[in-house]
Amino acid sequence: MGDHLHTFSNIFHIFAYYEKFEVMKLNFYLTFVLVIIISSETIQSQDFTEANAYTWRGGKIHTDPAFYDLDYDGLIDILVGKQKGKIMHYKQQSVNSNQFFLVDRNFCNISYGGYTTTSIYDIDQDSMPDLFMCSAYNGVLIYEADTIGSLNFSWKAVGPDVGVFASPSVSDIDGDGMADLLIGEQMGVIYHFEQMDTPSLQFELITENFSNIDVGFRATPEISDLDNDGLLDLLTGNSDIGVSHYEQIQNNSYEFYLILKKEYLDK
Ligand SMILES: [Ca+2]
Ligand SMILES: [Ca+2]
Ligand SMILES: [Ca+2]
Ligand SMILES: [Ca+2]
Repeated sequence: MGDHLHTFSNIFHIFAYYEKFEVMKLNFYLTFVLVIIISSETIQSQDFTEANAYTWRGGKIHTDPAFYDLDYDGLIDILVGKQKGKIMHYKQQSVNSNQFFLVDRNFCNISYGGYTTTSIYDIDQDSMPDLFMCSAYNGVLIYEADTIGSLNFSWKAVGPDVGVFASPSVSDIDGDGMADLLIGEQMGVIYHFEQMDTPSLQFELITENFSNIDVGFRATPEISDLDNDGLLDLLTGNSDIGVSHYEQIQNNSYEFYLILKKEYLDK
């Protein structure tokens, strides 16, 4: 399982592994924060039929959960930044379950400004997951697991800074082996950086307006291939309740087109 999850960059690796279990992040401003979506009977569906909302005491504002099996025990871990900057750690109840329980309100004693946002990806491919964080007032910080399977993370590097209320998402969009770092920002657009070399933690700016996406205010992108058609899907929340869905125009392309806007939670 570790190897399998390892190949996926962010929250949507859950789709790929658990088939009917689909998760998306949202970026509400005042209300609940994380919605877990269960698809229809169709495996790898892009149609969502059920939403389970999770509310937590504290940290309900501008949350940006990241999903990964950090300790390779076969159970998904969720890291959720809090309003005051600390990170909560949740663990999946059992394999295939959409229930998670709180493990720690102060993951690795990390505290990063406020409104911490997260993404997890093994950028140097050493099987120790790398945790990318932004906050309301700070750019990217990169932490990494101390050893394979460890839940202790330590600071590694400073990444790009695109301004306030940034939200990172790391994946390899063009399949060239170098990580692509998308950072949604305050005014609703998405910055795109790419790793300069492997296993470097240095990034170069590709564009300040990834695929001309603009969701109005506070973009929170996540990328994975939801329907397993070989084309990556990009979901992004905004400061409102909606989620916009884009899909890659062709394999390995940096261009995405809009499929659906604000429909997932309109039901
Ligand atoms: Ca785990
Ligand atoms: Ca690593
Ligand atoms: Ca790449
Ligand atoms: Ca797709």
